Amino acid sequence: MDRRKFTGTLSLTAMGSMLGAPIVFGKKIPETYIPLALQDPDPFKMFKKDSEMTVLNDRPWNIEAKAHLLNDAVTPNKYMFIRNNGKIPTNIDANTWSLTIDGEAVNRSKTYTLQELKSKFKTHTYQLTLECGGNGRAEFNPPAKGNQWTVGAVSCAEWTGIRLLDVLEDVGITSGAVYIGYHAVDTHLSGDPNKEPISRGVPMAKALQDETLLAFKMNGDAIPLAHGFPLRLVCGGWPASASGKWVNRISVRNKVHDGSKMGGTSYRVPCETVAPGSKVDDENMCIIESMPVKSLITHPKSGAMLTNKKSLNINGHAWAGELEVSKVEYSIDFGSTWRSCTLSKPTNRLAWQHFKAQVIFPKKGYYEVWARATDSRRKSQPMVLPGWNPKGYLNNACHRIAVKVV
Ligand SMILES: Nc1nc2c(c(=O)[nH]1)N[C@H]1C(S)=C(S)[C@@H](COP(=O)(O)O)O[C@H]1N2
Ligand SMILES: [Mo]
Repeated sequence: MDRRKFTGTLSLTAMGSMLGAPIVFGKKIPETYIPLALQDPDPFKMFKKDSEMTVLNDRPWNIEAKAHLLNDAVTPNKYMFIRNNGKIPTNIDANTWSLTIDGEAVNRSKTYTLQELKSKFKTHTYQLTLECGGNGRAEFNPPAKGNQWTVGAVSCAEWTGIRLLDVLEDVGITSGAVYIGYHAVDTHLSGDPNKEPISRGVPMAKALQDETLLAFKMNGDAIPLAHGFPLRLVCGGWPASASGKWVNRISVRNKVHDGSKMGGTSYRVPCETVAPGSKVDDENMCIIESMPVKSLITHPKSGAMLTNKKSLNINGHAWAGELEVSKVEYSIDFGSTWRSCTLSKPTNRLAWQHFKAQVIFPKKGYYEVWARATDSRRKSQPMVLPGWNPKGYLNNACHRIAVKVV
Protein backbone atom coordinates (compact mmCIF):
# COMPACT_ATOMS: atom_id res chain seq x y z
CA MET A 1 0.00 0.00 0.00
CA ASP A 2 1.16 3.50 -0.74
CA ARG A 3 0.75 5.17 2.59
CA ARG A 4 1.96 8.52 1.27
CA LYS A 5 -0.72 8.69 -1.37
CA PHE A 6 -3.39 7.91 1.15
CA THR A 7 -2.60 10.68 3.60
CA GLY A 8 -1.11 13.10 1.08
CA THR A 9 -4.29 15.12 0.78
CA LEU A 10 -5.73 14.58 4.23
CA SER A 11 -7.18 17.66 5.87
CA LEU A 12 -6.14 18.55 9.40
CA THR A 13 -9.60 17.64 10.67
CA ALA A 14 -9.46 14.25 8.95
CA MET A 15 -6.00 13.55 10.37
CA GLY A 16 -7.20 14.65 13.78
CA SER A 17 -10.18 12.32 13.59
CA MET A 18 -7.93 9.41 12.60
CA LEU A 19 -5.55 10.19 15.47
CA GLY A 20 -8.42 10.52 17.91
CA ALA A 21 -7.20 13.98 19.01
CA PRO A 22 -6.80 17.34 17.32
CA ILE A 23 -3.29 18.17 16.13
CA VAL A 24 -2.53 21.16 18.33
CA PHE A 25 0.10 22.82 16.13
CA GLY A 26 -1.50 21.42 12.99
CA LYS A 27 -1.24 24.66 11.08
CA LYS A 28 2.55 24.42 11.32
CA ILE A 29 2.82 20.98 9.64
CA PRO A 30 4.77 21.24 6.37
CA GLU A 31 2.47 20.56 3.44
CA THR A 32 3.46 17.02 2.50
CA TYR A 33 4.49 15.89 5.98
CA ILE A 34 2.60 12.97 7.52
CA PRO A 35 2.34 12.86 11.33
CA LEU A 36 4.39 9.94 12.71
CA ALA A 37 1.34 8.29 14.24
CA LEU A 38 -0.20 8.08 10.78
CA GLN A 39 2.90 6.76 9.06
CA ASP A 40 2.27 3.27 10.35
CA PRO A 41 1.06 1.40 7.25
CA ASP A 42 -1.24 -0.79 9.31
CA PRO A 43 -4.84 -0.80 8.06
CA PHE A 44 -6.01 -2.16 11.37
CA LYS A 45 -4.75 0.92 13.17
CA MET A 46 -5.72 3.22 10.36
CA PHE A 47 -9.34 2.09 10.48
CA LYS A 48 -9.28 1.07 14.16
CA LYS A 49 -10.04 -2.53 13.21
CA ASP A 50 -9.26 -5.63 15.24
CA SER A 51 -6.10 -7.45 14.15
CA GLU A 52 -8.12 -10.62 13.46
CA MET A 53 -10.07 -8.93 10.64
CA THR A 54 -9.22 -10.18 7.14
CA VAL A 55 -7.98 -7.81 4.44
CA LEU A 56 -9.33 -8.94 1.05
CA ASN A 57 -8.06 -5.98 -0.95
CA ASP A 58 -6.15 -2.79 -0.23
CA ARG A 59 -6.98 -1.00 -3.50
CA PRO A 60 -9.75 -0.25 -2.75
CA TRP A 61 -9.89 -1.21 0.93
CA ASN A 62 -12.06 -4.24 1.58
CA ILE A 63 -11.88 -5.90 4.98
CA GLU A 64 -14.12 -8.57 6.48
CA ALA A 65 -14.80 -10.07 9.90
CA LYS A 66 -14.45 -13.71 10.86
CA ALA A 67 -17.69 -15.25 12.12
CA HIS A 68 -16.63 -15.39 15.78
CA LEU A 69 -15.74 -11.68 15.75
CA LEU A 70 -19.39 -10.84 15.11
CA ASN A 71 -20.61 -12.26 18.42
CA ASP A 72 -21.67 -8.89 19.91
CA ALA A 73 -25.38 -8.06 19.82
CA VAL A 74 -24.50 -4.72 18.21
CA THR A 75 -21.44 -4.73 15.96
CA PRO A 76 -18.67 -2.47 17.31
CA ASN A 77 -16.57 -0.46 14.86
CA LYS A 78 -13.53 -2.71 15.23
CA TYR A 79 -15.43 -5.72 13.83
CA MET A 80 -17.39 -3.98 11.12
CA PHE A 81 -16.48 -4.95 7.56
CA ILE A 82 -15.30 -2.28 5.13
CA ARG A 83 -16.35 -2.34 1.51
CA ASN A 84 -15.21 0.39 -0.87
CA ASN A 85 -15.66 0.70 -4.60
CA GLY A 86 -13.39 3.72 -4.95
CA LYS A 87 -10.94 5.71 -2.88
CA ILE A 88 -11.89 6.77 0.61
CA PRO A 89 -12.29 10.56 0.56
CA THR A 90 -9.62 12.32 2.57
CA ASN A 91 -10.59 15.97 2.56
CA ILE A 92 -13.86 15.95 4.44
CA ASP A 93 -14.83 18.91 6.57
CA ALA A 94 -18.00 18.31 8.57
CA ASN A 95 -18.30 22.04 9.30
CA THR A 96 -18.87 22.88 5.66
CA TRP A 97 -20.70 19.67 4.69
CA SER A 98 -24.02 20.02 2.92
CA LEU A 99 -26.65 17.78 1.37
CA THR A 100 -28.51 18.71 -1.78
CA ILE A 101 -31.80 17.11 -2.72
CA ASP A 102 -32.44 17.42 -6.44
CA GLY A 103 -33.71 15.35 -9.36
CA GLU A 104 -36.59 15.32 -11.86
CA ALA A 105 -39.15 14.60 -9.15
CA VAL A 106 -38.57 17.46 -6.68
CA ASN A 107 -40.49 20.73 -6.90
CA ARG A 108 -37.32 22.71 -6.38
CA SER A 109 -33.90 21.45 -5.38
CA LYS A 110 -32.78 22.35 -1.87
CA THR A 111 -29.47 22.35 -0.01
CA TYR A 112 -29.07 21.88 3.72
CA THR A 113 -25.94 22.22 5.81
CA LEU A 114 -25.22 19.28 8.07
CA GLN A 115 -25.96 21.55 11.01
CA GLU A 116 -29.38 22.44 9.59
CA LEU A 117 -30.23 18.79 9.05
CA LYS A 118 -29.35 18.01 12.66
CA SER A 119 -31.32 20.89 14.16
CA LYS A 120 -34.34 20.99 11.86
CA PHE A 121 -35.35 17.33 11.84
CA LYS A 122 -36.10 14.85 14.59
CA THR A 123 -33.39 12.32 15.41
CA HIS A 124 -34.06 8.58 15.29
CA THR A 125 -31.89 5.65 16.39
CA TYR A 126 -32.15 2.12 15.02
CA GLN A 127 -30.05 -1.01 14.87
CA LEU A 128 -29.81 -1.80 11.17
CA THR A 129 -28.42 -4.88 9.45
CA LEU A 130 -26.14 -4.12 6.53
CA GLU A 131 -24.94 -7.07 4.47
CA CYS A 132 -22.92 -6.71 1.30
CA GLY A 133 -24.77 -8.28 -1.63
CA GLY A 134 -21.58 -10.23 -2.36
CA ASN A 135 -21.18 -11.72 1.13
CA GLY A 136 -20.48 -15.45 0.60
CA ARG A 137 -19.23 -14.91 -2.97
CA ALA A 138 -16.12 -17.03 -2.33
CA GLU A 139 -18.14 -20.24 -2.51
CA PHE A 140 -19.65 -19.86 -5.97
CA ASN A 141 -18.61 -22.13 -8.81
CA PRO A 142 -17.73 -21.23 -11.49
CA PRO A 143 -16.08 -18.54 -9.37
CA ALA A 144 -17.38 -14.98 -9.51
CA LYS A 145 -14.99 -12.07 -9.86
CA GLY A 146 -14.81 -9.53 -7.08
CA ASN A 147 -13.85 -9.56 -3.44
CA GLN A 148 -13.92 -13.11 -2.21
CA TRP A 149 -16.10 -12.46 0.84
CA THR A 150 -16.65 -15.50 3.03
CA VAL A 151 -19.18 -14.83 5.80
CA GLY A 152 -18.06 -11.59 7.40
CA ALA A 153 -19.43 -8.83 5.17
CA VAL A 154 -22.36 -8.20 7.48
CA SER A 155 -22.91 -5.90 10.44
CA CYS A 156 -25.66 -4.62 12.68
CA ALA A 157 -24.61 -1.33 14.22
CA GLU A 158 -26.73 1.29 15.91
CA TRP A 159 -27.32 4.21 13.56
CA THR A 160 -28.54 7.64 14.58
CA GLY A 161 -29.78 10.23 12.16
CA ILE A 162 -32.82 11.80 10.61
CA ARG A 163 -35.39 10.13 8.40
CA LEU A 164 -34.93 10.62 4.67
CA LEU A 165 -38.74 10.76 4.65
CA ASP A 166 -38.78 13.98 6.71
CA VAL A 167 -36.22 15.68 4.49
CA LEU A 168 -38.04 14.70 1.29
CA GLU A 169 -41.30 15.96 2.77
CA ASP A 170 -39.62 19.29 3.54
CA VAL A 171 -38.27 19.55 0.00
CA GLY A 172 -41.53 18.50 -1.63
CA ILE A 173 -41.56 15.66 -4.11
CA THR A 174 -43.83 15.23 -7.10
CA SER A 175 -46.16 12.35 -7.88
CA GLY A 176 -43.68 11.31 -10.55
CA ALA A 177 -41.10 10.15 -7.98
CA VAL A 178 -39.97 6.57 -8.63
CA TYR A 179 -36.55 6.10 -7.07
CA ILE A 180 -33.88 7.93 -5.13
CA GLY A 181 -30.20 7.80 -6.07
CA TYR A 182 -27.32 8.88 -3.84
CA HIS A 183 -24.18 10.74 -4.82
CA ALA A 184 -21.07 10.80 -2.68
CA VAL A 185 -17.61 12.32 -2.62
CA ASP A 186 -15.43 9.22 -2.87
CA THR A 187 -13.40 9.13 -6.07
CA HIS A 188 -13.02 6.60 -8.84
CA LEU A 189 -9.95 4.33 -8.74
CA SER A 190 -8.96 5.63 -12.16
CA GLY A 191 -8.70 9.13 -10.69
CA ASP A 192 -11.19 10.42 -13.28
CA PRO A 193 -13.18 13.12 -11.41
CA ASN A 194 -16.14 12.70 -13.75
CA LYS A 195 -16.64 9.05 -12.86
CA GLU A 196 -18.50 8.06 -9.71
CA PRO A 197 -17.28 4.81 -8.15
CA ILE A 198 -20.85 4.00 -7.09
CA SER A 199 -24.19 5.82 -7.13
CA ARG A 200 -27.05 3.53 -6.20
CA GLY A 201 -30.44 3.95 -4.59
CA VAL A 202 -33.79 2.47 -3.68
CA PRO A 203 -37.42 2.75 -4.86
CA MET A 204 -39.56 5.41 -3.14
CA ALA A 205 -41.35 2.85 -0.95
CA LYS A 206 -38.02 1.95 0.67
CA ALA A 207 -36.77 5.54 0.71
CA LEU A 208 -39.86 6.61 2.67
CA GLN A 209 -39.66 3.90 5.32
CA ASP A 210 -39.34 4.94 8.93
CA GLU A 211 -35.96 3.25 9.29
CA THR A 212 -34.33 4.73 6.19
CA LEU A 213 -31.92 7.20 7.74
CA LEU A 214 -29.54 9.94 6.83
CA ALA A 215 -27.21 8.99 9.65
CA PHE A 216 -24.54 11.07 11.30
CA LYS A 217 -23.75 8.72 14.17
CA MET A 218 -22.75 5.08 14.40
CA ASN A 219 -22.81 3.35 17.78
CA GLY A 220 -23.25 6.68 19.53
CA ASP A 221 -20.26 8.48 18.01
CA ALA A 222 -19.51 10.32 14.78
CA ILE A 223 -19.44 7.77 11.92
CA PRO A 224 -15.85 6.55 11.37
CA LEU A 225 -14.33 7.88 8.14
CA ALA A 226 -14.27 4.44 6.48
CA HIS A 227 -17.99 4.00 7.13
CA GLY A 228 -19.21 7.27 5.67
CA PHE A 229 -18.34 10.28 7.87
CA PRO A 230 -20.01 12.75 8.15
CA LEU A 231 -23.30 11.64 6.55
CA ARG A 232 -24.51 8.27 5.39
CA LEU A 233 -27.69 6.96 3.86
CA VAL A 234 -28.67 3.76 5.68
CA CYS A 235 -31.21 1.40 4.11
CA GLY A 236 -31.19 -1.64 6.43
CA GLY A 237 -32.10 -5.07 5.07
CA TRP A 238 -31.14 -4.25 1.49
CA PRO A 239 -27.76 -4.94 -0.10
CA ALA A 240 -25.45 -2.57 1.77
CA SER A 241 -24.47 -1.01 -1.56
CA ALA A 242 -27.75 0.93 -1.31
CA SER A 243 -26.44 2.62 1.84
CA GLY A 244 -24.30 5.39 0.40
CA LYS A 245 -21.34 6.60 2.45
CA TRP A 246 -20.08 10.23 2.38
CA VAL A 247 -23.38 11.32 0.82
CA ASN A 248 -23.71 14.95 -0.29
CA ARG A 249 -26.53 14.69 -2.83
CA ILE A 250 -29.67 12.66 -3.24
CA SER A 251 -31.61 12.78 -6.48
CA VAL A 252 -35.30 12.01 -6.55
CA ARG A 253 -35.72 10.36 -9.90
CA ASN A 254 -38.72 9.92 -12.18
CA LYS A 255 -37.31 6.54 -13.25
CA VAL A 256 -35.19 3.77 -11.78
CA HIS A 257 -31.93 5.47 -10.81
CA ASP A 258 -29.30 4.91 -13.48
CA GLY A 259 -26.15 5.80 -11.53
CA SER A 260 -22.92 3.84 -11.48
CA LYS A 261 -23.38 0.15 -10.53
CA MET A 262 -27.14 0.17 -11.09
CA GLY A 263 -26.98 -1.74 -14.40
CA GLY A 264 -25.39 -4.77 -16.06
CA THR A 265 -24.32 -7.44 -13.59
CA SER A 266 -23.78 -4.96 -10.72
CA TYR A 267 -25.96 -5.77 -7.73
CA ARG A 268 -28.33 -7.54 -10.11
CA VAL A 269 -29.12 -11.24 -10.50
CA PRO A 270 -30.90 -13.22 -13.20
CA CYS A 271 -34.66 -12.71 -12.75
CA GLU A 272 -35.10 -16.46 -13.32
CA THR A 273 -32.71 -19.19 -12.19
CA VAL A 274 -29.98 -19.96 -14.74
CA ALA A 275 -27.44 -22.78 -15.15
CA PRO A 276 -24.08 -22.02 -13.50
CA GLY A 277 -21.79 -20.16 -15.87
CA SER A 278 -24.58 -18.94 -18.19
CA LYS A 279 -24.40 -15.62 -19.94
CA VAL A 280 -27.45 -13.57 -19.06
CA ASP A 281 -28.81 -10.71 -21.16
CA ASP A 282 -29.18 -7.32 -19.52
CA GLU A 283 -32.96 -7.31 -19.77
CA ASN A 284 -33.13 -10.59 -17.87
CA MET A 285 -31.26 -9.21 -14.87
CA CYS A 286 -33.17 -7.84 -11.84
CA ILE A 287 -31.98 -5.40 -9.18
CA ILE A 288 -31.45 -7.01 -5.76
CA GLU A 289 -33.90 -5.59 -3.25
CA SER A 290 -34.53 -7.13 0.20
CA MET A 291 -31.73 -9.54 1.21
CA PRO A 292 -32.61 -13.22 1.78
CA VAL A 293 -32.90 -14.97 5.16
CA LYS A 294 -29.57 -15.90 6.69
CA SER A 295 -27.85 -16.78 9.95
CA LEU A 296 -24.36 -16.91 11.37
CA ILE A 297 -22.99 -18.95 14.27
CA THR A 298 -20.76 -16.51 16.11
CA HIS A 299 -19.89 -18.71 19.08
CA PRO A 300 -17.96 -20.92 19.35
CA LYS A 301 -15.32 -20.37 16.72
CA SER A 302 -15.21 -23.15 14.12
CA GLY A 303 -12.72 -25.80 15.22
CA ALA A 304 -13.76 -25.76 18.88
CA MET A 305 -12.49 -28.65 21.04
CA LEU A 306 -14.69 -30.00 23.81
CA THR A 307 -12.68 -31.83 26.44
CA ASN A 308 -14.60 -34.14 28.80
CA LYS A 309 -17.81 -32.31 27.96
CA LYS A 310 -20.71 -33.27 25.78
CA SER A 311 -22.71 -30.09 25.77
CA LEU A 312 -21.97 -26.87 23.99
CA ASN A 313 -23.71 -23.52 24.03
CA ILE A 314 -23.89 -21.97 20.60
CA ASN A 315 -25.06 -18.51 19.67
CA GLY A 316 -25.36 -16.24 16.69
CA HIS A 317 -27.55 -13.88 14.73
CA ALA A 318 -30.19 -14.26 12.04
CA TRP A 319 -31.69 -11.70 9.67
CA ALA A 320 -34.07 -11.71 6.73
CA GLY A 321 -33.90 -8.42 4.82
CA GLU A 322 -37.25 -6.65 5.15
CA LEU A 323 -38.80 -9.59 6.96
CA GLU A 324 -38.51 -10.95 10.45
CA VAL A 325 -36.86 -14.29 11.20
CA SER A 326 -39.47 -16.66 12.60
CA LYS A 327 -37.23 -19.56 13.63
CA VAL A 328 -33.65 -20.77 13.74
CA GLU A 329 -32.77 -24.46 13.97
CA TYR A 330 -29.53 -26.37 14.24
CA SER A 331 -28.42 -29.77 13.03
CA ILE A 332 -25.48 -31.93 14.15
CA ASP A 333 -26.13 -34.72 11.63
CA PHE A 334 -25.45 -32.90 8.35
CA GLY A 335 -28.99 -31.65 8.00
CA SER A 336 -30.88 -34.94 8.54
CA THR A 337 -32.66 -33.71 11.65
CA TRP A 338 -33.11 -30.26 13.13
CA ARG A 339 -33.74 -28.88 16.59
CA SER A 340 -34.98 -25.44 17.59
CA CYS A 341 -32.83 -22.63 18.88
CA THR A 342 -34.10 -19.93 21.20
CA LEU A 343 -34.64 -16.84 19.06
CA SER A 344 -35.01 -13.23 20.24
CA LYS A 345 -37.31 -10.62 18.72
CA PRO A 346 -35.52 -7.85 16.82
CA THR A 347 -34.79 -4.68 18.84
CA ASN A 348 -36.48 -2.81 16.00
CA ARG A 349 -37.48 -3.64 12.44
CA LEU A 350 -34.43 -4.44 10.22
CA ALA A 351 -32.19 -5.30 13.19
CA TRP A 352 -30.71 -8.78 13.29
CA GLN A 353 -32.03 -11.25 15.87
CA HIS A 354 -30.03 -13.40 18.26
CA PHE A 355 -30.28 -17.14 18.67
CA LYS A 356 -28.83 -19.61 21.09
CA ALA A 357 -29.02 -23.32 21.85
CA GLN A 358 -27.48 -25.93 24.07
CA VAL A 359 -26.18 -28.67 21.82
CA ILE A 360 -25.73 -32.15 23.31
CA PHE A 361 -23.37 -34.52 21.49
CA PRO A 362 -24.10 -38.27 21.83
CA LYS A 363 -20.47 -39.38 21.99
CA LYS A 364 -16.84 -38.41 21.32
CA GLY A 365 -15.91 -37.54 17.77
CA TYR A 366 -16.08 -34.97 14.98
CA TYR A 367 -19.25 -33.00 14.44
CA GLU A 368 -20.49 -30.11 12.42
CA VAL A 369 -23.09 -27.72 13.75
CA TRP A 370 -25.25 -26.24 10.99
CA ALA A 371 -27.68 -23.40 11.54
CA ARG A 372 -30.75 -22.68 9.43
CA ALA A 373 -33.06 -19.68 9.71
CA THR A 374 -36.60 -19.34 8.33
CA ASP A 375 -38.30 -16.02 7.58
CA SER A 376 -41.85 -14.92 8.33
CA ARG A 377 -42.90 -16.05 4.83
CA ARG A 378 -41.57 -19.56 5.57
CA LYS A 379 -38.56 -19.33 3.32
CA SER A 380 -35.53 -21.11 4.78
CA GLN A 381 -31.85 -20.97 4.04
CA PRO A 382 -30.64 -23.58 1.54
CA MET A 383 -28.24 -26.19 2.92
CA VAL A 384 -26.09 -25.91 -0.18
CA LEU A 385 -25.27 -23.01 -2.48
CA PRO A 386 -28.31 -21.16 -3.83
CA GLY A 387 -28.82 -20.03 -7.45
CA TRP A 388 -25.64 -19.20 -9.33
CA ASN A 389 -25.43 -15.67 -10.71
CA PRO A 390 -22.67 -13.91 -12.66
CA LYS A 391 -21.35 -11.77 -9.78
CA GLY A 392 -21.88 -14.25 -6.94
CA TYR A 393 -24.50 -12.38 -4.94
CA LEU A 394 -27.00 -13.61 -2.34
CA ASN A 395 -25.25 -16.69 -1.01
CA ASN A 396 -27.39 -17.46 2.01
CA ALA A 397 -26.41 -21.12 2.43
CA CYS A 398 -26.40 -22.47 5.99
CA HIS A 399 -23.40 -21.52 8.09
CA ARG A 400 -21.50 -24.48 9.53
CA ILE A 401 -18.89 -24.87 12.24
CA ALA A 402 -16.68 -27.87 13.07
CA VAL A 403 -16.50 -29.21 16.62
CA LYS A 404 -14.45 -32.06 18.12
CA VAL A 405 -15.56 -33.79 21.28
CA VAL A 406 -12.48 -35.43 22.80
N1 LIG B 1 -20.00 6.31 -1.39
C1 LIG B 1 -19.94 4.97 -1.27
N2 LIG B 1 -20.89 4.33 -0.59
C2 LIG B 1 -20.84 2.98 -0.47
C3 LIG B 1 -19.81 2.23 -1.07
C4 LIG B 1 -18.79 2.93 -1.78
O1 LIG B 1 -17.85 2.37 -2.32
N3 LIG B 1 -18.89 4.31 -1.86
N4 LIG B 1 -19.83 0.87 -1.00
C5 LIG B 1 -21.14 0.25 -0.77
C6 LIG B 1 -21.08 -1.17 -0.54
S1 LIG B 1 -20.95 -2.16 -1.91
C7 LIG B 1 -21.22 -1.70 0.72
S2 LIG B 1 -21.31 -3.37 0.95
C8 LIG B 1 -21.30 -0.83 1.90
C9 LIG B 1 -20.21 -1.15 2.90
O2 LIG B 1 -20.35 -0.38 4.06
P1 LIG B 1 -19.23 -0.39 5.18
O3 LIG B 1 -17.89 -0.25 4.52
O4 LIG B 1 -19.55 0.74 6.08
O5 LIG B 1 -19.32 -1.70 5.91
O6 LIG B 1 -21.20 0.56 1.58
C10 LIG B 1 -21.85 0.94 0.39
N5 LIG B 1 -21.82 2.36 0.24
MO1 LIG C 1 -21.38 -4.40 -1.20
